[in-house]
Amino acid sequence: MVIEGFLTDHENDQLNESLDVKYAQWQAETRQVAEKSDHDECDVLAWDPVLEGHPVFCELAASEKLRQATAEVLGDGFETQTSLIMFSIPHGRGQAWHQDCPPEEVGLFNLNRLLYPSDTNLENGAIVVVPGSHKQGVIPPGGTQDPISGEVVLTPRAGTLVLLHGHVYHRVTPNLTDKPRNSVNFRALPAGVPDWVTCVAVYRNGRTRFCDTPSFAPAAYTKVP
Ligand SMILES: O=C(O)CCC(=O)C(=O)O
Repeated sequence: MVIEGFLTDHENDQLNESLDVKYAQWQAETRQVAEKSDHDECDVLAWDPVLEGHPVFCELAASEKLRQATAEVLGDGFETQTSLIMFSIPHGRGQAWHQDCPPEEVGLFNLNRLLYPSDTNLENGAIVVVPGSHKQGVIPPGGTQDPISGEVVLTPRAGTLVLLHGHVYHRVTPNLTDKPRNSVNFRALPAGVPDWVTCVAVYRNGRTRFCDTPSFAPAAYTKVP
């Protein structure tokens, strides 16, 4: 589901300013993306500002408009995770095809609540999804950015909210520009779904356990099995 104009210009500005500050800090530290294996070609730097108590992100995560939009999809009683900001680095490979969590248990899924504070496009990274694929089981093996039949290319404009089921096959195309491209994800969980559900992401040729990776903030998860 795509909701354009969800964020005000002021909210976009506040988020972009905070994201610029963070990225400049990383550049000063010459922060590099983590080594990747063949199956999860993702050139991203991740940040969890809600876990750090960053007021701009905490306020938005707790906003009534986000709660309402979420309740329309998940019903009342949903839970939230902290936050996941993905910076696709300049001239990086974006994010390989993946599902956010294993699809074998159909009821165990997260809902991505993806906010885009600045325009995305085919140059800095489109988000590509396969509608209906959350009912098609495990993503088939294949190339990390090769097209999948039925895929739809989205280029959300600044201020857009995209609600995306975590079992839907999705990827972010390479960032061909000199600037980072980002999304702000406040993941939610249907009532009763445990918070470790997103510990394992499913790629076309393998799985990655994020909860074993300190940079992906395992502190945010309380019940890793
Ligand atoms: O940055 C995006 O557009 C999508 C992010 C994504 O794939 C994810 O959070 O799983």
